[in-house]
Amino acid sequence: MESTNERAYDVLAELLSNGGVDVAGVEERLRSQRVETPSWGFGNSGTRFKVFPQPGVPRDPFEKLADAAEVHRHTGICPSVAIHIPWDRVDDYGELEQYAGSLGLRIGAVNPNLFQEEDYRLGSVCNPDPAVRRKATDHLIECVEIGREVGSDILSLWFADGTNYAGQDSFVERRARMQECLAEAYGAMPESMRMLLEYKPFEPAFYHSDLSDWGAALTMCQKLGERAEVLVDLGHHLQGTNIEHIVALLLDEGRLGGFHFNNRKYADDDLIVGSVNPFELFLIYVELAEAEESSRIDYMIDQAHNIEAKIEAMILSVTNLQGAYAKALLVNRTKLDEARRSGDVLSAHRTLLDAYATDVRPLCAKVRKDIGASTDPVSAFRQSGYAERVANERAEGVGAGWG
Ligand code: RM4
Ligand code: MN
Ligand code: MN
Repeated sequence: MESTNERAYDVLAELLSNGGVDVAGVEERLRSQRVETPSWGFGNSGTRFKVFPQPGVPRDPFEKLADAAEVHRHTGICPSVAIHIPWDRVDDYGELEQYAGSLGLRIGAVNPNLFQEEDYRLGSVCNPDPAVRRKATDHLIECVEIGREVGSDILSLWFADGTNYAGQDSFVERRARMQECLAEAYGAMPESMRMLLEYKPFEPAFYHSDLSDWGAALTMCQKLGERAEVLVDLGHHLQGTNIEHIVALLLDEGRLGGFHFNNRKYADDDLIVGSVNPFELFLIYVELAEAEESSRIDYMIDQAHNIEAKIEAMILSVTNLQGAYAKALLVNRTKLDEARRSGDVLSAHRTLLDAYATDVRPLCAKVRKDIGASTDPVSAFRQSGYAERVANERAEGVGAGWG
């Protein structure tokens, strides 16, 4: 099997080199790709109809980190883990950080939770009641402090704020309230920290969301300051939205801060990355591959697995991201530029299709092998016996979940 892979790699590398691709350069960039996994993606999650608990699900934030370490072990590119507060609240954050370190991980983005308390019925930072806004702002500042303690430099914000009926509240006043609260949280951040603002058009609010789209998020960031940037969650768009165009616009404005990768067919489905629309993912990476060297972008996964095995689903998402990035790096930019300039519509389009149609699996397997990860990560994880082991070890107690 190993030698088949190596032969496939040799053939591919030769074909690519003959086509003018700097294979060593592509491999170098693939080796430096980084993807952050979400702690909450390892816990039990489901829909509002049913959560199907899985055996071996982590019972606390430490066990979530242990699972994330497996994803990193087999993929080699996932050294950081995002946390969600209060889901990942612990008495001693130093201990959590140290434990992460002992697993070869670090804590990534800190995500406050402003959507699961009674007080937030009418919103958090946009709530008409100043006392609720105070509480929400205090939580944001608490998360800045947690970020300091765990050595994180990202405060990643998503707000469920919005209204359910026309006339319910003033759009403009709500926006001003949000700005005031966020400005205070921004002011509390150390110089090294960035604030990422995530937009979403609907759910849980069904008439309007206060940060509904990239324009609402971008203009808020511009008011706050340079260290406020937009986060694009792939599931947070209306059907038909051209996400790669949004990515290009935000890159051009220097305000693309990060991603929450997942895939969806209908709404905010939070499915495995690349499972529904791999071409869209590739097109997003085509934009990123061109610009990313000049800007800091944080690539994170945001998934909630309902019926699929969680660690495997996370590993598959990561390998799908590697594949999409690899294909984007194969786009012949010279040919593309020429076709664009001469108005050759089909050549331009086919240049993308050529890269997309390349089977990059042998290349990705080789890169993973080079960095000491697994050539076939999902199979290697299955063979490792980790899932069976933790199912036994964690038989007692309650699996972590939302809330
Ligand atoms: C939201 C959003 C946030 C995530 C929560 C759990 O829809 O995507 O990023 O933290 O879900
Ligand atoms: Mn998200
Ligand atoms: Mn979401």
